[in-house]
Amino acid sequence: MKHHIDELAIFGGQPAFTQPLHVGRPNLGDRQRLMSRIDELLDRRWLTNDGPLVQEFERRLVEFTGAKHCIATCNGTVALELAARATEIAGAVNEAEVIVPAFTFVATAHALRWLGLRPVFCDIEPAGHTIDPERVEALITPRTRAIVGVHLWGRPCHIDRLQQIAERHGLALLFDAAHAFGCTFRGGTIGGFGKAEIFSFHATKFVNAFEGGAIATNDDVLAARLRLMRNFGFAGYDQVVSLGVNGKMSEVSAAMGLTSLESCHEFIAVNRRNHEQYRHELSGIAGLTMLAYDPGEQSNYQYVVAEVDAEAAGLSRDDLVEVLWAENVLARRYFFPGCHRMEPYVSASEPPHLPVTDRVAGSVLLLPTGTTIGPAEITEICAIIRTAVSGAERVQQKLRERR
Ligand code: T4K
Repeated sequence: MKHHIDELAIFGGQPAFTQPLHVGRPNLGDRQRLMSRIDELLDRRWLTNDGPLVQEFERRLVEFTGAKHCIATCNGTVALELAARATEIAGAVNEAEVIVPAFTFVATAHALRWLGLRPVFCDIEPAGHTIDPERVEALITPRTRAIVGVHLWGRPCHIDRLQQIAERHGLALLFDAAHAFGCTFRGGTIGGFGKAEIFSFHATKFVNAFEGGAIATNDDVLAARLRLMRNFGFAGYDQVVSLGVNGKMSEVSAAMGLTSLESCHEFIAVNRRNHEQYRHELSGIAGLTMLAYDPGEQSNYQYVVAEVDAEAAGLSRDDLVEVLWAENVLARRYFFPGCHRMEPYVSASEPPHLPVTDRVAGSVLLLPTGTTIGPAEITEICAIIRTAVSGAERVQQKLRERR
């Protein structure tokens, strides 16, 4: 274990790990079960287009979330596009505005922009990194049609307060729940809030379908519309009744999704154990704070999120990322620099003043978790961070020489 600063790889020590440790390394469920499902689907020669595995996956999602309908899709981004399109957010307004947090994966903003909507970026609240309801109302204009809240890091955003604002102003309310599968808000399972909530089952999510997504809704009419839109608007052979795209999930993705879902509780238990170990072993390091979880709610703990206060730690978040990458720990700085500073948004207008987003985007450090990482590796990662911070001045000097 690296307890002395000279052992760090940036000073010429051997990297702590011979193979890279990734944030987002996929969890695999029961491999035999997956293989037999794939064998069966090959035998059936039914590979996509609302096949039996997709239908079974959707039934399991309904059971799991308690939402009335779950419509499986090819990924989370298309799920959000479909949900935004099917709720007719734009209405008759050209360049209709949708209020979204800037601190999210760029897919949230892109999905809206792709439909010709204009994302209006809102700041976040510092404790949970989700959209700050206090700041939403000031952004509402006559062109505003919707709010998209994002549940980040396995913690829901302020659903109830957003709901009140949406109702007061007659706006649609959608949730990007790509990070919140298996989580609760005030005891209610994510999937049942707003007009619709969207999930991602991308390989990097704790429950994955290789690529995949789903839209959860309690609205029968919306669900029927979504099913049509997901399949080019087909209501039957030769019968196209609406505009649509190819948003379908394939059978092989559903095979993975079902297998992954069967291990869901085990994955959550591992994530939770990892999270607690990180919290314990990183405690007391100057300038480092772990994102807290509400013990009264269920979380999937799928991300281990720390914030680095550069002044107190003597090292910035980016310094620590560099130290860790040299050790083969591929820590990430999601969602730097924030959507408002990415294209095409940054060129379209002067980036809005979002001080909390800017601070959090500059200080958030994500560490590897999931089933591919064990207690010994976490202890090593924490030791590297502790050693680097305790020798911050020398580390900084070394990093300056390397750059
Ligand atoms: N909304 C939110 C809030 C989201 O976070 C996302 C997706 C979406 C919407 C859209 O949902 P999808 O349309 O993607 O279903 C990754 C994922 O690609 C993305 O799905 C996810 N959020 C985002 C948070 O993370 P990148 O750009 O970080 O991917 P990449 O290629 O750098 O991979 C991440 C790490 O995982 C790397 O260290 C490598 C490792 N990895 C990745 C894959 C794919 C593996 O070890 N094995 C793999 O198979 O976006």
